[in-house]
Amino acid sequence: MEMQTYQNPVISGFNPDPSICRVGEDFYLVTSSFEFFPGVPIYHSKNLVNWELINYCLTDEEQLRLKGCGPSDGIYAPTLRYWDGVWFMTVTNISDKGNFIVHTRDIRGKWSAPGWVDQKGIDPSLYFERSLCGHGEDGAPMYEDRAYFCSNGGEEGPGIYLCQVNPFTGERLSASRKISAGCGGKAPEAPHIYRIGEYYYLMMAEGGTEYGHGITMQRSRDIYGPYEACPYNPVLTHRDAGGDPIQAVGHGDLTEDQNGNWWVVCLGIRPLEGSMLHNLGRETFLAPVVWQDGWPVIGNNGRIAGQMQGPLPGMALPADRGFSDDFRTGLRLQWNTLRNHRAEDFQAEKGTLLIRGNEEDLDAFCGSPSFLGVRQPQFCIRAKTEVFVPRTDKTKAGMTAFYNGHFHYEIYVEKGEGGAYVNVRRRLFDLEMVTARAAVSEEGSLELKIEADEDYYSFFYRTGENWVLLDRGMTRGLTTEITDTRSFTGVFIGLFAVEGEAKFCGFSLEER
Ligand code: 6LW
Repeated sequence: MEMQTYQNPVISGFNPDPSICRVGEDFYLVTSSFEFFPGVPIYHSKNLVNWELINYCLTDEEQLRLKGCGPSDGIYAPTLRYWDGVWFMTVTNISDKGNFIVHTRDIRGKWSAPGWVDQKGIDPSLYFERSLCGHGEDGAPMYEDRAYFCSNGGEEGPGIYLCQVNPFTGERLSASRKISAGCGGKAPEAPHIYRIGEYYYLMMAEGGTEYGHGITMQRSRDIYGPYEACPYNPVLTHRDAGGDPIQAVGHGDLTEDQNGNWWVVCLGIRPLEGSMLHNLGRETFLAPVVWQDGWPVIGNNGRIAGQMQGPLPGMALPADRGFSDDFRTGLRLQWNTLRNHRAEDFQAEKGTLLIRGNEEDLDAFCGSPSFLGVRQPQFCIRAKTEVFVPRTDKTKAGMTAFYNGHFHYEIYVEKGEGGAYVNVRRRLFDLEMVTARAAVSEEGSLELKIEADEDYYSFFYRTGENWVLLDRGMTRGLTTEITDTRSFTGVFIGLFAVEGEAKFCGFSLEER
């Protein structure tokens, strides 16, 4: 394939900890989902640049118990692998029993129940191997398949631990052994093992998932080690690239395409200009990899750029980051709810979406308010919907820019004393207030719009010809660094209802 230019991130908006797997000429990629439902989105691509959401690995409560989990708890980093006709995905639910594996023969269909793995730590990964184990009576070679499981926790302190498992049940088949302590950075995590040539390669992330993040590489001729470190670790980092518009790159996974070219997908962030704050979450980036003296050189000598070149396996198209749903044929795959919410509370048919609200509002920190959201994919977007004035008093029906229960902005309509109102409300830390309000007719519907850029979320409504800007809130209020010291997600643009029914007509989100 000839060299092509492509844009990073390849999957924009909150999509961290990517893991990639190729089967033939098809690439599949999964990312972390935390408290959002369904869990572990699966994307498909032919060219590594344009990715389509095709399914989720975790689609029911048995696979994904999130009740009462905190924001950024729940589902951490997944790994996707394919072996002998079966797909395997291993991941941690830190709010349930830890590490587990699910499998399926149809990546677009339903996945199995979890097989829990008795090994500590997070960021589990699988490595499969077929080896000669003897010869039959007729002299024919006999092979044995082995599945190895690694994660970053065990009895002997921080590092990477390995055992054998039954990948269908999760049963551990050997003792967990520490195989690496990392290469000196804090928080060795995100281990993936590959067999390339004569070596087992152990790729991991070190430095923590913030601005010190990076990828390191080790190799050994024995899967249990000892592993030697690449002489120029970290093989990818921006920790010394202050001012670069892409930061915190790390947590990657390698793949070889059908033409023998190598690639890494990893996470990175795009801070708001001139700041060390980011609102879009950790996103998925792609970089070409070449091998030099048996070690990988990632991207531009260990750096990633917004515009890169590589021998892509298919023709890349310009990214289409828009999204719309006319609610005519059920809900589109992109919508997520919070934790374990009743699916019956969201009904899309004949062009309207009905959301049944409960007593929890969006401030519920570990709760399940009636919220349906899509990831904000770019800084500058415009999202619109039409909402009907609720029939019942106290019911709120609206649209939100939502990070978590303690950090969000809302524009909603409610019927109260003396009429119906459209309100803008903010919740930032423990500050909550309605910051603007306008009276609207008690009958019929109105349109709501959120416009976002790197400075503000602006909230508009329209009952006739012209949009009215009701209020705005700073983008900086919904950034990972502001929300918490341990938060891993990004902003969603959502629709919601509180106490009673809310009816919406159409939703669209476009770049502007
Ligand atoms: C994930 C860890 C990390 O488990 O962040 O970027 C944690 N790295 O590897 C949550 O996504």
